Amino acid sequence: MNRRSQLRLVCTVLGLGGLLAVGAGCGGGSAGVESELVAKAGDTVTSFAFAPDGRLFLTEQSSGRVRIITADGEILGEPFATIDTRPGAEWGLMAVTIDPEFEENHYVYTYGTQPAGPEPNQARPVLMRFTDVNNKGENPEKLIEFPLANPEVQAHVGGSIHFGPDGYLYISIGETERGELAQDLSSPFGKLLRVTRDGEPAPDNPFVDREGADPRVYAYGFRNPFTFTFDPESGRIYLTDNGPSTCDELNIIEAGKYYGWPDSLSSGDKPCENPGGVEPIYLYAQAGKKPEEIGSNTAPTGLAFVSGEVYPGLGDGLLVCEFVPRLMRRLKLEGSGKDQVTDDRIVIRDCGVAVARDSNGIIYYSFGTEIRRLVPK
Ligand SMILES: [Ca+2]
Repeated sequence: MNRRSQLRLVCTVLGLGGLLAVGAGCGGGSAGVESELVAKAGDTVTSFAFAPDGRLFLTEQSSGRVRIITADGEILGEPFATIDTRPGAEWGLMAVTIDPEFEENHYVYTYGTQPAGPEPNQARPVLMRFTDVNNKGENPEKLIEFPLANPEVQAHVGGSIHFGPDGYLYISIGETERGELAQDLSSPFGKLLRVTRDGEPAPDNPFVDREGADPRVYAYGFRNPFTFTFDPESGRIYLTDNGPSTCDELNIIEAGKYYGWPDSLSSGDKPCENPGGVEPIYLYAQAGKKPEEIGSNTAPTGLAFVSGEVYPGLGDGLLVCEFVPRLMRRLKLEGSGKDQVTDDRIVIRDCGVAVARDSNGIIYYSFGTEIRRLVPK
């Protein structure tokens, strides 16, 4: 079946606090977009990054390949790089980003789990940097080799990598299902980190002067902060943190703040709360469920701001790709701090992991091996 004919543009009934009810045929108008297949990769696509010349770099989770789609929409057969990757349920090559001074230095960065021994459960997250030379990743450098991931479970390594408007590289990294590490400032796990383009701690990070603290830590108390993005207007960081089976969060990040995990664990019979920590601005939930209900989790894996000038049917907002229900939703943010979600609707029903926007504001997203984009109607 043609994927376009499968596309259903269904609005949702808003429920603040994540009380989302899917309203098939609810009559509130469509999102005003169509989904278009751009290219197919060879493996699950986990992230995107656009170079200033229009090329789209992407990562494949298990193969460890970094691929390029040219500005003309052709996916190159020869990978940009093939990284020695240790895949697993939530392991693999997870993220790629482009240096803000790419036109001068041609730097491309990746993040993912790599082998840390001969056994399949021996892995560590690694931040790498390549130099782009005619679509090839030359001069591979391991900028940061993180501690061993939890060998008991292939989970919660994150993550995303993006440069902020301040020119520093931010890395979201999970607690590898060792909740106590999220509050341990000496560990990089369960944190949002902030480093220079060479992988060194940003000199004005909040804990650089605290004895014993990892100076790369920018914010802490996260479980599985799989994705984040910067508001292109304010520069604020919007970051998801995925709960165990409840309480998937959208947070606004401030330097040095604690975000609640693992004390925010909900047993399913009480509201989602972060004792002593910053509360999220929104809680995601599956249709018809409260966010504190067991099984409500949607597992957000991608975030990108969308412009109403490009997509009038969507308006300005924050797009989220949800791994479990395979939905892309659009949150409308209001208030002086853009910290109130006043509308939440389904955009498309085939989002996999990643969502990103190009320099023209066009939204790209992944669905399994497919790279797709939203075409305004
Ligand atoms: Ca939290």
